[in-house]
Amino acid sequence: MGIPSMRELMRIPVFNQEGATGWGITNESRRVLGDSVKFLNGDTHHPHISMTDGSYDGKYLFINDKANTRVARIRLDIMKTDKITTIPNVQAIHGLRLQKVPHTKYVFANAEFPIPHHDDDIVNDGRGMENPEGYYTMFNGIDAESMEVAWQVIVDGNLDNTDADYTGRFVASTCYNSEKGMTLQDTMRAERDWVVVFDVEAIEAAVEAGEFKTLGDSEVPVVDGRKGSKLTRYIPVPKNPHGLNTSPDGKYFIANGKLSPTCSIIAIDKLPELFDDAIEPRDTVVGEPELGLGPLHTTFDGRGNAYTTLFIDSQIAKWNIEDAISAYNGEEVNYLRQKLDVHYQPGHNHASLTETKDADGKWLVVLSKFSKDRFLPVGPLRPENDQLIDISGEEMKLVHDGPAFAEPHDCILGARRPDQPQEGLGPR
Ligand code: RUQ
Ligand code: CA
Repeated sequence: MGIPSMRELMRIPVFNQEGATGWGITNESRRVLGDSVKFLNGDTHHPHISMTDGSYDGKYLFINDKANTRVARIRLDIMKTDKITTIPNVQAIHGLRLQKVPHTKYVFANAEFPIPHHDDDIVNDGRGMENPEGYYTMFNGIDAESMEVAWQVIVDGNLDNTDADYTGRFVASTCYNSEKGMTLQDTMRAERDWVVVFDVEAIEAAVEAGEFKTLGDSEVPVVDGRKGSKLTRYIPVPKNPHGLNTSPDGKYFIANGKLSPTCSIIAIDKLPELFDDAIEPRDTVVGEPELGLGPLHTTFDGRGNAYTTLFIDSQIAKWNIEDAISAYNGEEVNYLRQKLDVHYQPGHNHASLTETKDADGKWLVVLSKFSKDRFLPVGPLRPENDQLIDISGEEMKLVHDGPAFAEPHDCILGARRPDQPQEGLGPR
């Protein structure tokens, strides 16, 4: 889509069959789909553009398929899917982000659901189902060039969303099911769940040193990152965190509360000390601003402000990160800058270039999961609503409503010519 026109320019079929271009029907596209051609659908959530030195390099876009546990790559020079990989030993690839620095060597992908492992080896073959204690899930590192799975890391709890830092060493994921509950209620019992931080260098060293096993038919090295492992640290945060977003200055991981009205600000420069066991996990949390009901995802303007979707309140909360940290330290300062109504029930939001060090604070797109009164009635299924917000000034301004077919989950805003100096978006 074009920004700010919000016009659709092209559709790129990935996991589904598409009659218009023959995707999934022609021999060429069936070769790309490979073994997974047997699936006729997908459930895409998270598109992300490859990076070099923390800036989009415009080479690839990667996207997950939660329904059938796959990751796909789209070549951005021709806007076509060129590789699809099924991730073994796990179920439901959800959170997906890319290594930012020094370049996108890895695609990081969370498998959401703990699944049964019989004798800690056989995966999900029907045995061991009566013992949820034996279930686990894994964090996956995929080689961005070969699209082979490089390694998998067993974790405690489950994995929801994820993001990487600007040193290349750390990746953080939210866990909402530290309870390992097998019903919805059971996943909401604990007051706190956690953010798990992965040390990518330590994982690579463990694989190199042969400290891994393999599962079933798969040859992918599997390392153990459960509590007590040197590969991970677990940071307690309030109830059922969801989105995980790295600030473009590289300083913070922000975990979005979902069932808590807060976001937790984790200082990335404290993580080396945490891995050295010099400080406690909660010592890395430097702020926990109260924002409103149902914080899901946060995006940034590169001027120190964060923009968080509030699913229940149907608002975007704009807040200042350093002020939220001062308030957490006991100073009387109002970190909230503005709340803007959106229409309605926003999930993801995304500001221009926000996942890179070039965040330019120009545009914000918010993906609203309901539209109700915004468009003509069209039967029981209403369009959803991609809204465009101008964030270039002090005040957020809603400038466009865009009806969209179900379910546009997430988006990413890049420059049209990322190979040229980044001047943000717009015609050049
Ligand atoms: S995460 S539910 Cu994008 Cu809010 Cu998939
Ligand atoms: Ca929970």
